[in-house]
Order: sequence, then structure tokens, then C-alpha cells
Amino acid sequence: ADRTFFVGGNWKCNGTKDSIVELIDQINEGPSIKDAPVEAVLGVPFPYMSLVSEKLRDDWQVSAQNCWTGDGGAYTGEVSVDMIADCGAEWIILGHSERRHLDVLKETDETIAAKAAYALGKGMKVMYCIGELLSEREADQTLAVCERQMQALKEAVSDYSNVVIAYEPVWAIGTGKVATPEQAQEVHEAVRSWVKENISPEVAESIRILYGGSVSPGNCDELSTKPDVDGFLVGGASLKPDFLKIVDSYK
Ligand code: G2H
Repeated sequence: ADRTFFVGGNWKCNGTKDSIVELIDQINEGPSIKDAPVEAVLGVPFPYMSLVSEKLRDDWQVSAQNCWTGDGGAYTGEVSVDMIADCGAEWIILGHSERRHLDVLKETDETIAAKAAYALGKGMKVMYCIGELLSEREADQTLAVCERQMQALKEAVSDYSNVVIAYEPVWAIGTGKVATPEQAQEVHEAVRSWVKENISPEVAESIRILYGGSVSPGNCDELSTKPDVDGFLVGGASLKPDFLKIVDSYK
């Protein structure tokens, strides 16, 4: 299939001005991807988005990790999509499992889908994260959970050209326990066929489905050989210059 490989970094709540400038300098020394069939995007904490978008090479893009559900206004502590765009980011990561499951956050399917719809309406691009907990996998609920999360998106969104899906099994996140290429492929294929049945064959063919969860320079090449793995969303390993090796796994 003709889908441009996609590698997102998700820095989560990490970094200082100094550590970020150092990392960006190292990333900027990597090979050009201007004409390569790969997109590289860094998911940056809000306070550093402007800094990163000023300093980052222009063949890479910047992402936020969350956004407010609508227009700006009297929403203390929130960050609107317009502000994110104004700070130079083109992407927003939404529905990351930490935002879905951390007790103090507990974002619902509906909230996440509403954010996605609003952000897309503003011309932003969205990495929409899905994935099951260990307990759900053990109860054979993996596909049911992913489909429920996809259904929420479907109810809010009609144009998928600026959406990528990130499948991140929660048991593989930050644990060093990566899904096997077979486990990833099995879910990616099932999600793609859900999209085919429930959205359209065209969207199923074109939408990129990333794998996330303990992706590293050591395991990315094997995962990327799977036909329905169209790239990665990378946490811990995106905080090191080694991240360039994961971007390179499109080859
Ligand atoms: C999953 C992933 C990045 P890590 O959360 O989205 O993190 O690669 O550290 O498991």
C-alpha cells in the first residue's frame, strides 16, 4: 500500500530548555528527509513548542500532546488549538493512554473525539491513540476496546485525511515489553478492516496506523516489516538522538 511512513516522538512531560536545545541540535544533524517517504514529528510539551518550532529543521514537524475542546476563552489552565497553531505546531496527539487512564485525567472517548473534531476543523492534524489495558487483553477485549475508541472518532469526524491512528497497547507503554510484530500486525489489520467496513475502503487503504509502546532502535526494523504497521509513536526513545534511527526504519 502507498502510505507514507510516519514516525512521531512523544516527549510526554519531559525536558528543559537546555536538554531540548541539545537534542534538537543533534536531530538537526541527521540526514535530510525532504524527499524521503517518511514524516517525522516531535510531540513537545506546550511551553517548549515555540522554541522547538523555531530551532527544528524544516523537514520535521511539531506536535502538541493535548488541546482544549474548543475556542479559547474563560478556561483557566487550558491551551486552545489556535494557540498551538500559533506556536508553530501542525499536529496534536489526542487520546494518549496516559490521558485516558491516569486517575486525575480520565478523558473519555467522547471528550477525545470532540477534541479531534474541533482540531481537524481548525486545519490541524491529529494522531488519535487507541489501545487496550493488560486486563482487557487478558479478557479478550482488545478488538472490542479499539473498535469502541474508533467508533467514538467516527461519530465526531467525517474527513480522515489529516488523521493518523496510533495503536498503543497500554501494557507495552514505557514497560520495555514491546508487542511482537505479530501481535501488532494482528491488531493493525483488524483496525484497518474495521475502518473498511465502518468508514470506507478508501480511508482504510490510505490511513496510517502507527504502533506505539516501547519502540526502540533495536526493535523498530522488525516491526516496520509488517504490512499494516505504517510507522511508530515513540516515547522514551524519542528523548535521545537515537530517535533518528527509528525515523530511518522507513527504509
Ligand atoms: C507509548 C509510547 C509513546 P514508550 O506511550 O507514545 O511511549 O515508547 O515510552 O512506551
